[in-house]
Amino acid sequence: MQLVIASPSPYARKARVVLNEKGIAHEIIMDLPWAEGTVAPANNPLGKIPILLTDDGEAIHDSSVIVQYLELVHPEPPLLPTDPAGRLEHRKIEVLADGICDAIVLTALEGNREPELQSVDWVARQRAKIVAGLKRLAELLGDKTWFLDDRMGIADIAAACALGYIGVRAGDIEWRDEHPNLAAFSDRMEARPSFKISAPYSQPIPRFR
Ligand SMILES: N[C@@H](CCC(=O)N[C@@H](CS)C(=O)NCC(=O)O)C(=O)O
Repeated sequence: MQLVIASPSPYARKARVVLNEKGIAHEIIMDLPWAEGTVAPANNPLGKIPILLTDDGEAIHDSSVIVQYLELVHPEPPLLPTDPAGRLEHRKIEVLADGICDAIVLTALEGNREPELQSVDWVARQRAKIVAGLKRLAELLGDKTWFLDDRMGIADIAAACALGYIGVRAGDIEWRDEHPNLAAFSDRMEARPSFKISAPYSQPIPRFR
């Protein structure tokens, strides 16, 4: 199996963490989806990473589909419950975490446009989503160790990847003092080998008009 990723991507990190937590042998292909020479469009018409290239020739994209596929083909250790209600709760938190990342991506892209083209209203709208999303995550975690159940699952991995991404593209958002439970959770998750090996770092974003 091969996983096409970009170094800062929280979506790619989610898939990579799952591969590592499940002990699935894989090769990492580092890509730069914004640059010429990217392999993303050849494997995903949307030109986005992560993309999982399976040994039988499938190219699977969107991190949530990759994660669900990995759970099906490598059920151990389980990262999603088997009952529909339990799966739904994990997926809802995953989508919330990914939505925070989407808003961070849109903010970062907007901030990289020519200054005279940047929309203050658009950035404010995305920032509000980030702030509201973090508040909701903090409420959902409360004083628990894990978001759901008594073990780590997709909800925890997705939330931790989103929190880790803030420092890469939205470092001015001060969430740690506001949500100490999320800060402690993030620190615990970042200490895991699967998170250490996938620590995000920035890649250049092109300047769009
Ligand atoms: N919903 C997708 C989002 C993937 C995504 O937006 N990836 C970004 C990198 S963080 C990308 O490849 N962007 C390139 C582009 O939009 O052209 C997922 O979860 O996989």
